Amino acid sequence: MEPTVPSPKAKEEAETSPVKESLAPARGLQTGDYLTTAQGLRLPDTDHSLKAGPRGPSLLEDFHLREKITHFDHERIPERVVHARGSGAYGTFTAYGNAASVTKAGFLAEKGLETDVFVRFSTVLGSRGSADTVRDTRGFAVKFYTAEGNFDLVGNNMPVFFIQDAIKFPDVIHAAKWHPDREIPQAQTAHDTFWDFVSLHTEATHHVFWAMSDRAVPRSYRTMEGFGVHTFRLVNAEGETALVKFHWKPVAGVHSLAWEEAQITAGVDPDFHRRDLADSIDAGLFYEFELGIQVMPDSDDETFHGIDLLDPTKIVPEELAPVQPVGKLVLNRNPDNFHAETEQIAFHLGHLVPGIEVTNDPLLQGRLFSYLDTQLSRLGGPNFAQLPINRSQAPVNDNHRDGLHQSVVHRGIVAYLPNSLAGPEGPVPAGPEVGGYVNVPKMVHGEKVRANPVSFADHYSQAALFYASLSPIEQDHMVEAFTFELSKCYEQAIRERMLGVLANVNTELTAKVAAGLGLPAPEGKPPLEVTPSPALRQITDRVWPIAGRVVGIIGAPDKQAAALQKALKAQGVVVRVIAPVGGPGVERTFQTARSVEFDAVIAATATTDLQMMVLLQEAYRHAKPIGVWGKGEQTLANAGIDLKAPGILLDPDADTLAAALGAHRVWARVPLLKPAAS
Ligand code: HDE
Repeated sequence: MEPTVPSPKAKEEAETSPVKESLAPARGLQTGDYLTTAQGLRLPDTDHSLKAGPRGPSLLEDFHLREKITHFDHERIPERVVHARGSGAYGTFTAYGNAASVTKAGFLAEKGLETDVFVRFSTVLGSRGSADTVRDTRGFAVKFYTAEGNFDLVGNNMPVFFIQDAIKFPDVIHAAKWHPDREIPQAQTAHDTFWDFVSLHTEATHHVFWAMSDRAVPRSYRTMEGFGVHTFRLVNAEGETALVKFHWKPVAGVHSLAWEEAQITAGVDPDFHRRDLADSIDAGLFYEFELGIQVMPDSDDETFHGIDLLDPTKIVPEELAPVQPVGKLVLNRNPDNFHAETEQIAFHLGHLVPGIEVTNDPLLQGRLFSYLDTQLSRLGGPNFAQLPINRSQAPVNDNHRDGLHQSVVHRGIVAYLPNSLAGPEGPVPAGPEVGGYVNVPKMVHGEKVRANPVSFADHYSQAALFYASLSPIEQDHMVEAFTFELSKCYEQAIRERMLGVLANVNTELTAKVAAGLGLPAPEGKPPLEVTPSPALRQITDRVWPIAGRVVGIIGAPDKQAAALQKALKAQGVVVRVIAPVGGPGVERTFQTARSVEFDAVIAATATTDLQMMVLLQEAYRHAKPIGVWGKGEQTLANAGIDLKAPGILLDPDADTLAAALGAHRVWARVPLLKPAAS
């Protein structure tokens, strides 16, 4: 799938969309030429309160002072209890049409149909003001404004979850968020309560493995996959059903930060992912994803190749059920106002359209309750669907009335069914022939119990599958992540217990982590046979699109730099000149540049500046391509970098750099970066 290259035309087109039109009245609310109160009264002065003389006390009668301060006092709404930090964008989803065989949902089934969307990416654990690049799962929530009503696909960048039953959600989140006494740590997993919980609650193991993998530190929201996690039931026009898992496949490929790089970035630029999203869209370098589905038969046991499809701690390997692309998402417009759009958007798994149904996955069932409930306190009442960002593009006639922040002036006396008084304007129930949402009849039976199906008891086999599927470099990263995080636990008993869990997944991994912690490796019972799923591997020989990547030149804004800038711009790459001091054409100085901003660096001048030495050494350690132009050779020698090391590009041109960026990192250098002891 070819990525969209920077296109002003596409940007212009994105500026007009039905959702944008529908938000227009709300965007136009602040229009007049003069400053006014909320009541429209023109104001001559907003800098001084009304006082009894210039040195006197303020007067209670100053309605402008009171209104201004009171409104300010109430500007904040409660942040999301999870996924508090996020950023979003509008886009367009275009259906390929092939999904018609499994679903009647128009936005998926109708070839070429374009549907407006809003996507909100997020971290899970940190507060609104925390950093983007911390080790965490990422949210990937998509609202499709379809002609049949809003459909929300509220997914994550990892395909499994820590718990199998919604009733455990408060437990896992209380364990994973900050300690309640100090509100430390922000947005990180390295703390005792988390490891205490997951070492006791072993159904979390598979997700813990994903959280310790490179997926937990994405390079950009552009370079991560998205997963619906649960199995959904799709229904086609003939009423036939299939069990389906949703996937978002990034056109740019799946790429991550190095762990040290992620940590530095959290301080240098806490908005790293948020900025990348907004800047990329501004530059016309749109994020692109394909929506894919894995289709499994809707069998009585809801199991596929022995995998229980109702268990959200399990994946279906792509080798068993290929991900079939059914449409493309392009994010092409930034919101105008963070609060009104990104903060007030309300996702809910119960926002469904005909052709898409839920299954009995007990995690999914509980989410159906939670998302509606949470909006009541977050958005202050039951009318949040009327907020411009949440409005349906399909006509709404719901018989709901009143409530806080009601902004519809309902007319007439009838808000009930059945009635004989509403006349032709009143809503009537819609059967399936006119798009009414009718569930596929499914037999439900069973005893009232608090229990899991037996198959849910397997907590280790797929964690083992995931580890075995990774490339050796990714496996090493996982060993380092476990060692790093567990060594931050104060309680030795928790570390030991967690090693006991790892021992039931993979002996070699356990031995390495135990060695790093200076503890004996316990014996466990890892699965005897594991069939890897190569599709889970990030590092392959593939060369990926490079739009959105950034190259730094330590040198001057000279002709060579300008030529490279021009050549790489055509591929969507930004080239920034780093010079000792500012000036025309200089975007970073030796003082302001940090390695984490660049995917590749070129040393083009001779310097011994210590900050540049650190920048180059970090770029080297993080396995980034490093180019050398002219006297830059001396600079690399000063930084102690061997010119013959892998990924040191002598006199590179745009093509050489593009190829190196397309591989994401210089993987051949990684073995040289290990500490001498190992
Ligand atoms: Fe969420 N989750 N969640 N979650 N979740 C929320 O809804 C919840 C789960 C996910 O950008 C909350 O509006 C429960 C799985 C995303 O606005 C809340 C359970 C997955 C977002 C909530 C889960 C997710 C949320 C907080 C266990 C991946 C951000 C504010 C049963 C498939 C959406 C809000 C956005 C947000 C509850 C588990 C993804 C409290 C009870 C599994 C991407 O309702």
